[in-house]
Amino acid sequence: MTLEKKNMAGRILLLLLCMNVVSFIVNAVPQTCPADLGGKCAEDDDWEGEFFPGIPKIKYEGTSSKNPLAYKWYNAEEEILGKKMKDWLRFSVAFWHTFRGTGADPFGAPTKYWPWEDGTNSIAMAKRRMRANFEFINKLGVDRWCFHDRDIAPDGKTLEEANANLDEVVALAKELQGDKIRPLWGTAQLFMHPRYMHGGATSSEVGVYAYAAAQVKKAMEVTHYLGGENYVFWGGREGYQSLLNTDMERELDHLARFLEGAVAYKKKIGFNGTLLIEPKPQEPTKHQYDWDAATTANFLRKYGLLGEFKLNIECNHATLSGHSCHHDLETARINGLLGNIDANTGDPQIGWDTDQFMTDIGEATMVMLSVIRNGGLAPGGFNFDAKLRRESTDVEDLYIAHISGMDTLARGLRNAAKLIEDGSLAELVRKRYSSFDTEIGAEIEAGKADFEMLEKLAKEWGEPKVASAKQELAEMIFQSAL
Ligand code: XUL
Ligand code: CO
Repeated sequence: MTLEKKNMAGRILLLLLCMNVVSFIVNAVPQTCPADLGGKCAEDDDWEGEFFPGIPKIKYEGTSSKNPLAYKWYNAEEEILGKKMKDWLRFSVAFWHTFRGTGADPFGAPTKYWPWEDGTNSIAMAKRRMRANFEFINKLGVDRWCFHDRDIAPDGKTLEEANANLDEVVALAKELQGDKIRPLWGTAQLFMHPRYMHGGATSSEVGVYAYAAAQVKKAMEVTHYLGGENYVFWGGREGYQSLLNTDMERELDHLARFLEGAVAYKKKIGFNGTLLIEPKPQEPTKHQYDWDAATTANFLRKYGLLGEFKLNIECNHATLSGHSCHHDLETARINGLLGNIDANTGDPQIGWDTDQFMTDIGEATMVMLSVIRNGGLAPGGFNFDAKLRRESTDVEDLYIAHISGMDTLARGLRNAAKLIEDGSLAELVRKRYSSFDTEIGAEIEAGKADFEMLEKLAKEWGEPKVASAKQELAEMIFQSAL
């Protein structure tokens, strides 16, 4: 080796040493529970340190604040239309997106490597993640969370093993919940495991139907044990890929029997939470039986299940079915079925369920108009069934996304209240139908006007005058509240 080469090698060695020292200094004070350092935190699920050091408890700072880690519009204790904001909004964190979302998509590998993750799906990891969940929820200042059985605990080789795993993690969750925090809802994951490839309740295999029932039974038990306020059925694989190999009538009958079984079991264990069905038109199946609010209402009506279920409307599901979120909320509401909202939004240029945090103030205002007309959502609420973009990879992005989603809905609530207090939109609608606020209108609405009578009137009145719909004026009034 020449002297020059030796010098170069020395310089590289020095540089590497310096880099090591820097990385030692950075790592010497663990920033969080660093699973990959092989320290106490990685081995011991009782580690009591902070997962989110440097993130304060998120506070309301008002609209002039530029702090990304503060609420600008959501002021939990402030009263709007006679109710505290926190009681209108009843926010919830979705465990699966926040703590199991990896950023993977059909074309790319995971992008998120949260420091507390050790790359396993062990019980110890599940417990560490659960501790991170409650620190997150507490710092955000919300009182609710939602989960699938298999998000929070590892599956097992047998049902008994899976149930035992779930019990162990749920016992810790119960302890960490304290007096205030409760599940907004729990659910069973009946779509990930290969056994559910033909569906759960609508599988062509009787053994799968039984397995799905057993899984729902257990998930209902743990939701009840944790003080959950609702229980959700999302039929991710309850549908078909081709009608040529499907007995749709038989599958729908099976689904109804399955839901009847859930109602009976809920009563047996004294679970008073609301059972919710979450419509979605497709993805992963070509056609899902709970297509949208109207289809689901009809299904419940046909099988005599109307009094037992409400709907969990997810905004991005509504748009996938060709409706606006406002449309599906109103359809649920006027059928007495609006129970909960999975608060997210889609992308107008992407055709699938992108599960983004809602940021459109107009959409949020329409959502809140429905919620106010519904008298609120309790015992339901707003579950953030929403995830970070694949490219958002900082831990603080988890907070920023939730803060932004909460502020958007809080802003929607303030705007909707403004519109209601102002009254001109309601007056425009009232005026539009005022021809029915007459004696004959009342008779029609009471079902007392037969066609002969109406024909006589039509002849007597002649060509009717037809008023303007005033759509642009309605839009102008709406916009002025945003
Ligand atoms: C999937 C979806 C689910 C349900 C619960 O699109 O929304 O996460 O909310 O299974
Ligand atoms: Co959802």
